[in-house]
Amino acid sequence: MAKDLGSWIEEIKRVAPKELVTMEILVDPKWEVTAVVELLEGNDPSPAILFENLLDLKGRRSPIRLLTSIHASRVRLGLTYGIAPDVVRRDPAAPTVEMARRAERRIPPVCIPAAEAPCKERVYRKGEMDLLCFPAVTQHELDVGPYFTTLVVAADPDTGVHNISWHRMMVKGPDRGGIFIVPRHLGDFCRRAEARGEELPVAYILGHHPAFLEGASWTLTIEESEYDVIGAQFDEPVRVTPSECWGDKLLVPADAEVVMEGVILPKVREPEAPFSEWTGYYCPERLSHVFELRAITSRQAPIMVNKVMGHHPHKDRLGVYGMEATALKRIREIVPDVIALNLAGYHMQGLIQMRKRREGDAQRAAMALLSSLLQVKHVFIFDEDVDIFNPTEVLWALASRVQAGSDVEILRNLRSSGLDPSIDEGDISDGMIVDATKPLHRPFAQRIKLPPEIVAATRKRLKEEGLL
Ligand SMILES: Cc1cc2nc3c(=O)[nH]c(=O)nc-3n(C[C@H](O)[C@H](O)[C@H](O)COP(=O)(O)O)c2cc1C
Ligand SMILES: [Mn+2]
Repeated sequence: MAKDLGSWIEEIKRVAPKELVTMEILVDPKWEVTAVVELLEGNDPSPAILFENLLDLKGRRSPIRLLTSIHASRVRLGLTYGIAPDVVRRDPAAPTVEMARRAERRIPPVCIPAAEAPCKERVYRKGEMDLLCFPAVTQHELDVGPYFTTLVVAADPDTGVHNISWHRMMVKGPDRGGIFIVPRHLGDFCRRAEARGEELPVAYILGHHPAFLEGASWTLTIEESEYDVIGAQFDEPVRVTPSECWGDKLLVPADAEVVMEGVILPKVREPEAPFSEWTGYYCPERLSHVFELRAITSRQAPIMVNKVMGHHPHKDRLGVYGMEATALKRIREIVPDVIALNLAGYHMQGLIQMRKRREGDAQRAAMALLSSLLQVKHVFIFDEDVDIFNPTEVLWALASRVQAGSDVEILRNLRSSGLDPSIDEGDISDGMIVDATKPLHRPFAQRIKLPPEIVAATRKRLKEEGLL
């Protein structure tokens, strides 16, 4: 069976049913979806939520379901890669370590005929279906309007190499969207198409298996295709199929839920945002690229994916784990003694855990992280005995293992994503490295602990007494 969103949902229901809540009450995608997320995300586990009964943007009951908060729990992240819940509970780093391991390989996609592609079970004619027929979510109070929050597939206008990346898209009308493109690969495609006065064909993908969604966050070179890395994450080739409008010049994921084909218009920029971003702040209005819809295809009963952005405490880290795994792999290529990475909540900061053997390796690891991801500006490095997924441990280590005069490094003139509100202007940021590893040249105070056999024996006795 090819990997898709439906099979992932079934797997969660089977293995860890408490990880998914099905919402049957009628919900308006304007603010109410986010309100439900906000009220349920403090639960343990913080659930994925499948909304079955939503209004579309014309105020009608939508046949399209919506799944949100997919990776608001590490247990679900683990299940996305076939890792059992108890393994993840013992070792929260296990899923990203596994993702980095799988990324050693590349598995190219296979092309299947359109007639066999689930994403084309329904092919809509013009006028039958448009952007307003979806339950696109208005996330927070000051958002300009409803947004799609998933992926763009495009082919390099010169080489044909396919790129996949995440891009928010504001719904501006039945066939018009505003699309936010930070200058990376898709931005480069747009720039080259625009220089020739040409439209850039793209497909906006509204849902797929979560390993596909995380795989879209890998930062590769422009010569490499995210399809190949997602194949490696799947451990089997991604199935693709020719697009309706451009045939095999633009190959779309055959097992996607919904594919919205369209173009990015050359030399057109229109106001887009405010939108609530991953930073936890509204991104102010800006001039962004414009998407024009050409065709929609979908499964018979599609589920669209929504990602609530910028939410305290940033529970749903869908897409961020792909970045975390990309960076972990790169850092370990430079410093193999690195054990784990946690892009702590807001991914402007990274916590590295390492088994330090030589002085200077912590700094190397920090610089590898800073050069792997545009968003990261602060890096904190810890020894192997510090649980970097536990904020209390992290604060304790920062308090007890850092001397600011020698362990803190300030950097200047780093390019950033430009969304960080602490930046005065533009996208140039300061950076900081805080080395909280113990020095190797002298004995360091020993961490307090109990004899483990006493703890084990006492645990047994307390259990027998029903006290544990
Ligand atoms: C949830 C999520 C939303 C994102 N939204 C955007 C966006 O709206 N615009 C953008 O340019 N990048 C966005 N990104 C970042 C890019 O998708 C990401 O850096 C990607 O790896 C870039 O792909 P590329 O290396 O092929 O250019 C988002 C990432 C995530 C995880
Ligand atoms: Mn790319």
